Amino acid sequence: LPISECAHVAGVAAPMLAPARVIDPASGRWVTHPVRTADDAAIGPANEDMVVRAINARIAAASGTDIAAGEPLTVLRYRPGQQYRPHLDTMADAANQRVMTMLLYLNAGYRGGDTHFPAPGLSVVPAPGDALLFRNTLPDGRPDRLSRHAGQPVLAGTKWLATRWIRAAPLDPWALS
Ligand code: PD2
Ligand code: ZN
Repeated sequence: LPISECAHVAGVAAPMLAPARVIDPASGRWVTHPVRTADDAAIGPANEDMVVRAINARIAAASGTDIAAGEPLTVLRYRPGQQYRPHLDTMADAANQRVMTMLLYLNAGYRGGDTHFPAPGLSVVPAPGDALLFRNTLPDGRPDRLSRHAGQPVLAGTKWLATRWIRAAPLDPWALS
C-alpha cells in the first residue's frame, strides 16, 4: 500500500481510537482484556471514505473474496508495551466464520511489534506499506490451530496497523457494533 494511503487510513481512525475490546465468551459482552492492549477503531460504513473503500476493494481482489465479506477495516495503535497476545481470529460458533485476515502495516519508526505465528515458528517483521494475508480456517471451515498468531509487544515508538477480517460470506456492515 502506498505510504500516503497508509497515513490516510491512520488519520481517519485516529479521532475514533479507544481501548481495544474483545467479546467475553462467558457473558457475550465487549470487555477490555490483557490479551489485546492496544487502542483500536473500526472504520464502519458511516466513516468509510473513497480511499478506504478503494483499499478494501484491493484487499478483496488480492484475497479473491467478495468486498461485502470484509468486516469494517479496523485500525490498531500500539504504544510501547502494548501487544496482541497469541489468538485465533476465528470466532466461537460463528455461522459466518472469519476465513481470512489481511494485515496492513501502516508506519515505520518503532521497534518490536513483529507478527508472530508460534506453530510454524514464523515471524513477520513489519515494513511500512506491507500487507500480510493468511487463512484462519481449514478447507472444511473449522478453525486452523496453525493460524494462531500474536502482535509482539512494541518496544519503542508507536505501531499503526489495519486489519481486515474476511468472512466466508457477505455480512451487513451496519449490523456490527
Ligand atoms: O498487530 C499485529 O501484528 C496483529 C497480530 C495479531 C494483529 C492481529 N492479530 C489482528 O488484528 O487480528
Ligand atoms: Zn489476529
